Amino acid sequence: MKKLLIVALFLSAYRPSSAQEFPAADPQNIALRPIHNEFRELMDLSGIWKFKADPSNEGLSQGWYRGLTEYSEIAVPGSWNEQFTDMRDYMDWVWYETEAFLPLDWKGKPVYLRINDATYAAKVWINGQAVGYHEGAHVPFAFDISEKVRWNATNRITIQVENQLSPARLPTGKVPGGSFSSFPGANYDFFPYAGLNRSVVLFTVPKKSHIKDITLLPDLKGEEGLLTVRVAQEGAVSTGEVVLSGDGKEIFAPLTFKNGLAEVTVTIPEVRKWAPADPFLYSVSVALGDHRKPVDLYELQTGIRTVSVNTRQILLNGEPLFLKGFGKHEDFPVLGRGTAYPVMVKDFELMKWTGANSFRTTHYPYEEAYYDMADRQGFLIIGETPAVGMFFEGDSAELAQRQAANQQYIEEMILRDKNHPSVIMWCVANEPNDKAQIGFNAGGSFDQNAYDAFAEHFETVRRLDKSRLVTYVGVMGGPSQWFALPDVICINRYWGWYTSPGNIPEGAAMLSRELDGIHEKFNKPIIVTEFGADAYPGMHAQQVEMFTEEYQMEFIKAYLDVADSKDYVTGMHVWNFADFKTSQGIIRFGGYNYKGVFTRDRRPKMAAHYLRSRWNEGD
Ligand code: BDP
Repeated sequence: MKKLLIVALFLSAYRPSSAQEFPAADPQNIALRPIHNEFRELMDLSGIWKFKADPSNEGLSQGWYRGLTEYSEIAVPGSWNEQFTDMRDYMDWVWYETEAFLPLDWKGKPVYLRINDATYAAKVWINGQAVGYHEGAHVPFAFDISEKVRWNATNRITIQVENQLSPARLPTGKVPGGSFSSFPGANYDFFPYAGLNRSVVLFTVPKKSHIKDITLLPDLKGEEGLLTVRVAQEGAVSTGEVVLSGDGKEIFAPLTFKNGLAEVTVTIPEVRKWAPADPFLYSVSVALGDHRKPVDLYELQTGIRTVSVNTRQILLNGEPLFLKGFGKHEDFPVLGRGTAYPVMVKDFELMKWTGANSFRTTHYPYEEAYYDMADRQGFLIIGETPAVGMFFEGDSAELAQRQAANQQYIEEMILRDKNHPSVIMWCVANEPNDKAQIGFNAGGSFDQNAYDAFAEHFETVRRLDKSRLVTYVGVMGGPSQWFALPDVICINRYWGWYTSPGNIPEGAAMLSRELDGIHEKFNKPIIVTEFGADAYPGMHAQQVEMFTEEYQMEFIKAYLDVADSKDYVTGMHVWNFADFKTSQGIIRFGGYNYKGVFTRDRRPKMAAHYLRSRWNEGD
């Protein structure tokens, strides 16, 4: 018997890799962020992991998931490109490995492994057993690993990651005839930082029954606030309770589950509305089972506010709103795209210092702490999917993959970020185009199939979340017919930089004419979601000249002046908050984009001081 067991173990350990199955991660597993309370455990696996590059992709057939040998060390979270002396441009397979001790008191509860970002695709093993697969950057995924773990013992966690640039992926890479000819071959203007850029955690949920998802839908009726709380649970419990508290109030509402779902609307008299000037958060606690003796508990902080739109403005709680702020990046020396809490805190401080009230999560969903801080500090967020460099021509199989990738991103982004009052609008793509090649002054092309395919993304957002606005960000020369799709028209404009270089007045005049034309035709509010100019820090000229700090400042000033003269412009986001790393190319000196109003290490350029004086005047 013992012998048989040994043979069986031997066979299972040496089974060819093709026998391993990697089911795709179920997006529903990320609906609720892991938390630690009396019913749920959480273990953060951040630290130094084992790491090994696998340029010839032999690790799988050689069974590297059984334990790495001859490995180096890597920090998780962090991008692999910045941590070594020779891996900056490496985008192929790598292996990560760590160990986690699982205590006996976790036994019997479902245990999940959640990877908060593996850019771009990952396969996961626990103790050498295949767990699953996920494709897509900057979004979390999680697997139930309960059946594969050892209790009161150390467990080996192995993650294989690759970030191959491909026209079938989003953001797109190596696009034949694409707009960027840079190295590495990203079809987008930020460095393709790869790997486990965010934390990896283990967490448990209660055994008998647990809360799977909570959706909070705020509304206002005069001075009353309404909060619809939708709860999905797994298990057999049929009742639960919601307790909303804050501002001296405590409101209880019972939940009755039918087929695992329950919904209740809580009324809050004399509600304290969430707004940038008073970002008040109520706490919403959801209990499962008898509220005196619950079987699971999950608490969220949320704000009560509405977002709507008329033909000229975005309205927050029915009041017109003007977005002042930036497009940003998760980008910092050495960390690459790795989570950096001190940088986040600093960025919020600097954004407040300039007088900004908002930002777009260009060009991918950010680490979740950004949204928590925005909720608490009263920042407004446009949450964007990683659909950058999306186009609708060429190989139809690749096009279908891009479509599916964005559908998945939309679902994952909304699942993850739906309860943040700071998020007022979803953005389904940055600068999509019907053609692979963007022609700044084109404007004429229109392809009905491309339009129909692109429209699917708006339908998906509107099906999943009716409580927010939806947009996309249009490129110079993109098809203007697409402006029929969003609630708010968002455009990136660089007249006076990429066209009419050196001529700010001509660029501003062009912007002015174009804005009037778009508004006249579509009658929707407009945000200029990107405008800016590269300024090499410390470069000056007595007469404004491109690449100097003076030019950047004057460019920004001219665009803000144009916006001020149009009451249908509802926001201006400067590109970019800070200088950032990108791929090498002839328009990217030293591999950097210098459109930041702060340097990469967060020192202000002249433009940052200018924004501070202008935005603090109450513009
Ligand atoms: C826009 C892109 C952004 C770029 C920017 C630029 O949305 O990612 O970094 O232009 O050229 O086209 O600086």
